[in-house]
Formats: sequence, structure tokens, C-alpha cells
Amino acid sequence: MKLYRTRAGIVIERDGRFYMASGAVWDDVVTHPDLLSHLRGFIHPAATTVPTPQEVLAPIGSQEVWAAGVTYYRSRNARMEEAKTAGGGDFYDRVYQAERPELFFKATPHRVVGPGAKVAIREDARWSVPEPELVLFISPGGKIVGYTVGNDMSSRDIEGENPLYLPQAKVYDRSCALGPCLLLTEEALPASTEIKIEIRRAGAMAFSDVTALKEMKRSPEELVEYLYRASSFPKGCFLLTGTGIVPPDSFKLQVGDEIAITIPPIGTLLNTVG
Ligand code: DO4
Ligand code: MG
Repeated sequence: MKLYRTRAGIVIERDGRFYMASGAVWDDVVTHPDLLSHLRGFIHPAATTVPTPQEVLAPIGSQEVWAAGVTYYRSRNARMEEAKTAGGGDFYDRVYQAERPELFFKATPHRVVGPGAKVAIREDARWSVPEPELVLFISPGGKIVGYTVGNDMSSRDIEGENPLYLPQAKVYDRSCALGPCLLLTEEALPASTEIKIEIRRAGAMAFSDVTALKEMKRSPEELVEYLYRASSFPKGCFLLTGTGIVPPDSFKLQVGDEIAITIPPIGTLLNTVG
């Protein structure tokens, strides 16, 4: 089952048909203790039309957005390289090997954009990249109940100058994109699940790459266990699980670039830089 937050309200997709969850409130729905059965109550004979891309909003209410870092070897290597001159390269290898994962606060809901909206690059950054990531939606009780697609926009020059600048490299207005929907399933996504990115500039492909969940060093459950150790999330929480794709150092995002991130069972998150 998939859940869309749209301008007209919450829309449920089941078996290729779409249903309006009339009167439903996002935070109440996604924190329902028996979410799938609760949603089945909204399935009725009168299916609605497919929501248009213009109608779809980020699948978030009042939840916090957190992120895990250096969960893929590719991210460890790129970051060791960019922080070398600052003397911080070693920290990335240490966190890749350590039992405790890197977890950082990524965004409040107002810093998140949805499908079709513009993600931003900081005006004081010279080297920005997208990070295509699988995103977990976790219930208040700490159970993974859904998945979405995420873009953890990052300013590599700011983080590379000094790892202590991480919050500035990562957290700013429109630094996070989520969508297009929440895939609700009780089953874990298979390790073969692919995460694909395509970036187009003036209509031409500027960068593309693909990775798979099997490349991730840590399990989603392990990340959730650490996140929930000393924090409570009464409305649930989103957790980006880290990037396995880093463009070559010569690549820098520009205004106008179109970023398409696809995770096949969930869908494609499409944003423009602006
Ligand atoms: O260590 C800095 C952030 C890492 C990150 O965002 C990632 O690996 O995806
Ligand atoms: Mg990231």
C-alpha cells in the first residue's frame, strides 16, 4: 500500500487504484498502531483519480528528519578524501568501522520539499551534491512501518573544510527532499533493491549512477535502535540511511539541474535545483 499527501488530502494507492482518505489527518494516520488495517477502512468502491505530480506534497507532517552517514564504503572514501587537508579524514574511517553509527539531525518539516519542488544550494557553498538515500519511516514505538525516497543535499566544501561544520553543510532551507509517497509494508526491502540517480543539465545527462541496499554496511534496524536509544518521537520519525553514490569531484550542482532519484518499489523523486 502507498500513501500520498496531496493538496486535496491523503490518498491511498492499493493494487493500482487510488482512494481518498476523507477527513484523515496525516500525523494521526501514520502513527496509528495498526496502520495497514486502519487504512483498509478507507478503501471503498469509489476510487479516485491518480494524483497529478503538481498535487503531490512531501509525505511529512510534524515529524523530525534524521540521517545516518558513512553507511556505504563509497561515502567513507569520498569524505576521507575531502577532509584530508583539514586533518579530519580519519574520523570517517573510524565511524565506518565503529559499532555506533553516525546519526545527525537533518531537517524540520519546513526545511523539507516534496516532489516537483525546488531543492536549494547554499549561497556560501561552492561545491554541492545531492545524496540519493532510502528513507525509513519509523513509528513512535520504534518499528519501521514505511519507506520513501530522499535527497540529503550536501555542501561538500563546507563539510570538507572542517567536519565540525557538518550541520551547516547539511541543514538549511530546502536541503532535504522526500517523496513521492510512503510505501507501507511489514516486510523489509530486499537487499537487491536499487537506488538510482539521474541528473540532467540543459536536457542532457550530466551524471547517473546506481547502487543497491546490499552495499549498505549497517542494517536499518541497527540505525533505528541507536536513534531511539535516548530520544522519543511521539509523531514518528524519518531516517535517511546514507548515500552509496557520490559524483566525481569535478561534479558540482548548478541552478536548473534536474535530479531524479528512483527506488523501484517506491517511485521517483524529481526535483530541480533553484
Ligand atoms: O559524515 C557526514 C555525512 C555523511 C552522509 O550524509 C552520508 O554518508 O550519506
Ligand atoms: Mg547523506
